Amino acid sequence: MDATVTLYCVCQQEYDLSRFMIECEACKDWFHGSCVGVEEHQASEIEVYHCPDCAKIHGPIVVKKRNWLERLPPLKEKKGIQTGTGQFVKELKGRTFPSADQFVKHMSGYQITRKYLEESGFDYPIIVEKKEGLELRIPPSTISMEEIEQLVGPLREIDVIDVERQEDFKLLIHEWVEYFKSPNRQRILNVISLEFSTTRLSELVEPPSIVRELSWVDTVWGHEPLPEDCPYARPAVQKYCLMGVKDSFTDFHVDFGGTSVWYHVLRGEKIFYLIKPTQTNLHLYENWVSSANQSSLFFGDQVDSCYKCVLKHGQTLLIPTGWIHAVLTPIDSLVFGGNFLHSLNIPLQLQIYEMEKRVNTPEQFLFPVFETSCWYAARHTLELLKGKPVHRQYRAQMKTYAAVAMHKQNCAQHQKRGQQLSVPHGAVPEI
Ligand SMILES: O=C(O)CCC(=O)C(=O)O
Ligand SMILES: [Fe+2]
Ligand SMILES: [Zn+2]
Ligand SMILES: [Zn+2]
Repeated sequence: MDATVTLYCVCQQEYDLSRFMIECEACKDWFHGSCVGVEEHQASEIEVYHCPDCAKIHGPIVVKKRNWLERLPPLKEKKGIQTGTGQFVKELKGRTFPSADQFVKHMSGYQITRKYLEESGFDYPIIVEKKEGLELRIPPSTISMEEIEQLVGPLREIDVIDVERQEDFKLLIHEWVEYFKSPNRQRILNVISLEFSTTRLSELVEPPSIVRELSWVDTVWGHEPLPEDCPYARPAVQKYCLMGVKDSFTDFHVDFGGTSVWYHVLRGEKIFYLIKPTQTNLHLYENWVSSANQSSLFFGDQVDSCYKCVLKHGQTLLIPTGWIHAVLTPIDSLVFGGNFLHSLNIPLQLQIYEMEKRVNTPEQFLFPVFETSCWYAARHTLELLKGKPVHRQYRAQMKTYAAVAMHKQNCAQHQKRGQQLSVPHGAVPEI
C-alpha cells in the first residue's frame, strides 16, 4: 500500500467525500459519523467533539446546554392522589398485596425448554434466579452509565417518562446520563423504551435462548434482508435498556400486541404488581384504560387480586401473554429486557391486539407491523404442517391460522374490487 495515503477514523480508511465526518478537537483526526455513533443531523448539538480514544483522556463529548430541566412543565396540584406522584408512591409502598409466589414458577434456566412450555403451557410468570442455563448475554454488572452512553451513541434521542406527571418527553442520552448521575435530581424520570438493537450495545446483549427459539421475529420472519421497496421492516423489539431512578412508577398496562417479555435486572430492584389476564380482568382493564379518571384510580383496586412480585438484581422474569402489570422502582435500577410474539398463546395475542385497536392506542405504542407478523407466522406454520398428519396439539393453532388465512382472502377480494381493506394495517407478505 502507498505509505503516503492519509488514513482517517477508527476504521483507518482513505478519505471518502460521500461520508459525513466529524473532527476530534483533541487529536484533530477526522471520524466517520457512522463509526463513532454521530449522525449528521446531531452534529449541531455538539459543543466539543472528542473521539472514543481521546474521550478517555480529555473527557466525553460536550453537548450544548439546553436547560431542559427548567423547561419541563411544573408539577401542578390536582384533586385526588395522582398516579406517580410522591404521595402515590409513598402510599403504594405502605400497602400490602398478596404475594405472587403462589403462582410464579421458580425455575432454573436449564429447565425452561420449548418442550416444557409446549406441554405445561406458558401461562404464568417464571422467575429464574441465576442466568446459567438461560444462555442470556448481558453486560457485566459493573458497566457504567457512561459506557452505556458511549455504546448507544451519546446523541441518541430517547423517550423519557416524567413519572410524577406520567408524561413523556425527549432527551439526548448524554443529557439523561448527566441527570441520572446528578446528586440532587429535581424530578423522577424513567427510561423504558430505549431499543438498542442497531447500536454497539447490541453486541453485548442476547435474549435468553428460549426467547430466541420462540420469538416470531427470529423464527418466522426469516433472516434474509427485505427488498428495498418493502413497506415494512422487521420489528425491533427484542432489546431494551431500562434505566429508572428510585421511586419511578409505570402504571398498569399490557405489553403491546400481547407480547411476552424477558426482563433481567442487572442492578437495583423492581417491584411488579401483577394481574392475571382473565376475561373479566381484561374487560375491566379495557374500561379503565378508556375512562377519564384513569390517573387517579389505582387499577389494582378494580380487580379481585393484584399480586406483588419483587425482582432482585441478578434475577430474570419471563412474563407470558396478556398479563396486566405495573412496576415500581424502589432503588436506582438498570434492566435489560425485550418483547416477543410466539405461537403458544395466539388467541390471547390476537385478543390484546383487537383491544388495543378498540381503545385507539396510538401507533407508536403498538407492536410494529403486528398483522404482517401474523402472516409470517401463518406462512411458517403452513410450511411446517405441509404433508404432515394433523396432531391434536396443533388443532387450536390450525383453527387460528385458518381464520387468519380467510381474512387474507377477504382482503385480497376487497382489493380486487378496489375497495378499502377492512383492516388496512399491516401489509401481507407473499404466501
Ligand atoms: O420498569 C418499568 O418501569 C416498566 C417495565 C415494563 O413493564 C415495560 O416497559 O413494559
Ligand atoms: Fe410492561
Ligand atoms: Zn470510519
Ligand atoms: Zn481524538
